[in-house]
Amino acid sequence: MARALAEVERGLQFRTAAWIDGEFVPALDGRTYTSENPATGRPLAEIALCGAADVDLAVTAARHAFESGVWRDLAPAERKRILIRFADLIDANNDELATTETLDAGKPIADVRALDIPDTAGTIRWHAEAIDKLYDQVAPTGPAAVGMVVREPSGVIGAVIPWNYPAQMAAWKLGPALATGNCVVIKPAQQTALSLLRMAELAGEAGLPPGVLNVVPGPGDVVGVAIARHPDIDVVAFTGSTEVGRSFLHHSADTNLKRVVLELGGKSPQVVMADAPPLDEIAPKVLDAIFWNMGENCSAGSRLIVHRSRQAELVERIAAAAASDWLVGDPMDDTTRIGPLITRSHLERVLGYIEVGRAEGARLVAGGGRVLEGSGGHFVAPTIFDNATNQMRIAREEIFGPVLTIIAFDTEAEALAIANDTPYGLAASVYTENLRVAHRMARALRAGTVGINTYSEGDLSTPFGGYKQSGFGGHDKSVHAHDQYTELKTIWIDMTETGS
Ligand code: TAP
Repeated sequence: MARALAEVERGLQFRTAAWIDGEFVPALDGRTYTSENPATGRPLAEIALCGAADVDLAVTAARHAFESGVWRDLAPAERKRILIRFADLIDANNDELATTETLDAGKPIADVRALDIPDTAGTIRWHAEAIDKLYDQVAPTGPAAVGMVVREPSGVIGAVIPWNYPAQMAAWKLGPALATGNCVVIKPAQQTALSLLRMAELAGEAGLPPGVLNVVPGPGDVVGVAIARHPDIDVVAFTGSTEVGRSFLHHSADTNLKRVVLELGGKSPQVVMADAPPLDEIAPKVLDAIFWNMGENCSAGSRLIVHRSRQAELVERIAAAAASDWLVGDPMDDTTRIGPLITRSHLERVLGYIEVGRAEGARLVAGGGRVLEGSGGHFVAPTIFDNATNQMRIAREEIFGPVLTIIAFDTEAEALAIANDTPYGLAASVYTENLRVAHRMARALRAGTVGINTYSEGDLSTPFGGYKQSGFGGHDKSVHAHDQYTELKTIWIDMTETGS
């Protein structure tokens, strides 16, 4: 397998221009930027550095495609056929897309091949499959009128996405937005534009008409802002930090009141009750929740809130497993579970939080620093702090790296209070063998997704979104994701006959 992927890597030809109106085009002013491989710190590709004028061009193409009806007026079954072909092409190009994603984002190749790329295709396919099975409504009016309640595509969707799951985050937006008949202008994170640019080409090959999907790479404070403020974009869907998400609401208010949907950060609790299942069962799940994807995960279970009676044994187990099971290494190596962090500056941010944890007096029980420095990559050892309090910065702020903070509790009420004492509310998990406690906690936790005896984001059939400052205005995944890309229209037909 390693040899086969090395061959794929040698043959890679990155798509580096913007994808607008069905073709690759350079930035209007011809500028480019260099993206780097986070595992080596070396340059990987020269990518079009787009600006506001490129966004204008993309929005014009999307608007034209939308108004022409070339996509929205297709029968849902026909849109389905094209999108399923798109999904099939993603699957067929798994090795190429996975290798690209790993080189670009530093994600472990085994995870990307087995999960990220299949889930990307699966997301497009799921929404495509749904779209010719959803009915509109007829209101209970009585014979004097027919009241139809229909959903129509919103128009031109702007999307701005982060670097941690580049292909998957794109699919979470594109799946429901395209299936419901919209046209899209999407900005990938600068660090990770390559997989989406290739996917756009595959969408064209699948038969998506020109202008229906447009990809505009470039900096957030230029291209992202231009999308956020564009008067001809109807909805903007953003995934990223709470701080930047907040600015989208200001931009909308200041311009055309476009609908804003935000999927934001988190500081998600994992609560281990006194009557939790055996610790050898739950320890691997606890570590998956925080170390998966280097902890660069919005729903990472970054606070472990554990009953004092189970604390010592659980800490001992996970500290040992962090070192033995979570191998840090070259992400192109099949056995690697933790690759590099995305950039040098993000590495420094995460290392800064590790220093903060030490200074705040939490007890370091695993990791605690940079590793594999000679590679030039941005590697951090999986790190665990015990004996923290929920007031410490390492318990309150999103670190977005492989750093777990452990807080002990004595009563269920205390556990719940600590878990909910955060400005975020994206995910939570509870470990208990008591059904009543499980139900009670699941209801009382202020989070968009609660896993019981597991860490989970559900599957494509379940909505994903945040309470409090983890989200705003909608959800990704499931048929609920269709709502944010469609308008609800009432058509009222008078059935009374006059003069007969
Ligand atoms: P951000 O810095 O917020 O960046 C996300 C996207 O916004 C990037 O494409 C970025 O562009 C763009 N952007 C940056 N500044 C902008 C501005 N002033 N105006 C408009 N767009 C701007 O987040 P990140 O560091 O990439 O990603 C990590 C964050 O995303 C974490 O907080 C994480 O929790 C969150 N996240 C949430 C979810 C869900 S589903 N809730 C999923 C994944 C990640 P450039 O970076 O290219 O400049």
